[in-house]
Amino acid sequence: MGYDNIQVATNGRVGIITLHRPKALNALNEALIGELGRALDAFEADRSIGCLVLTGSDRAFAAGADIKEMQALGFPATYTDDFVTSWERLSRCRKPVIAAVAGYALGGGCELAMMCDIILAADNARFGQPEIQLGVMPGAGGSQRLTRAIGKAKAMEMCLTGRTLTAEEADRFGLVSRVVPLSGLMDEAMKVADTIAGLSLPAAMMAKESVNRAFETTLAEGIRFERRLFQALFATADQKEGMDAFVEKRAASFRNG
Ligand code: CO8
Repeated sequence: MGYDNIQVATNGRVGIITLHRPKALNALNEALIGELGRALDAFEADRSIGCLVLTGSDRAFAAGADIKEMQALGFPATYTDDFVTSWERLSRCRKPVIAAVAGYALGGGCELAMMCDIILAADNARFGQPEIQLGVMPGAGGSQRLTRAIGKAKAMEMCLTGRTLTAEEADRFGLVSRVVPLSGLMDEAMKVADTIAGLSLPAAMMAKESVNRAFETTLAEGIRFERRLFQALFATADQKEGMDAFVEKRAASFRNG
């Protein structure tokens, strides 16, 4: 089955998903979100893939949920069809996902980026939650993930006024891991993804799970959770290989098990 609204590729052990609705600045309609879910399912099931990159175009990562699609919706349809649920597939992805963001990441576009594990921003990236200007508010986790990422004062200003952040501000506020020149964005994202994909997949997946647990639980519970996962990794061949390689002063060759 092909894709009409995204492009999917692999490069070594990295799966690349490119949002592709150029005429609508990658506005996220139902069809696109469905395709994104299918692509994620396929990469998750593929044992040769160790890390994913999600990106858009130079002009827009995504300018938000498709306003033209939402315009005529009423409450019963948004509630009974629960149309936000399909967006959450990305946040349930167990393999590491890097968002390579250039241009607009607005509304649902910013929310999609925040569902990823690492956000790399091009210097032309713009992040915002402008839903308030449309008479609504963030609906795919924006008010929650943004607040956890940059704190109440800044998140409130963004959600209440629709102010957008420059890439430099997003970096300074802790929303993105770093800013790179637009021309080098994909190279940099691939470098990070290759690094992750070359490591032990179970260790990377557990590290992701453990960091994410920090947002869901108390410090004491989180530390207990981390300890169990740390101990579990001693049941993997990759732990033996990683530590043997260090002692033998050679590069490790992980088998992802
Ligand atoms: N939805 C639909 N179409 C869009 C969207 C969008 N979000 N953004 C841009 N487009 C379309 C425009 O309508 C235009 O199409 P056309 O050529 O047919 O008129 C085309 O893309 C190009 O856009 P512009 O001409 O407006 O380009 P500009 O460079 O002048 O402006 C902006 C770029 C500033 C990004 C501007 O397009 C804009 O403000 N877009 C809307 C941004 C926005 O409000 N985003 C939030 C949407 S609401 C949301 O995301 C809620 C998330 C809830 C998640 C849960 C939902 C299931």
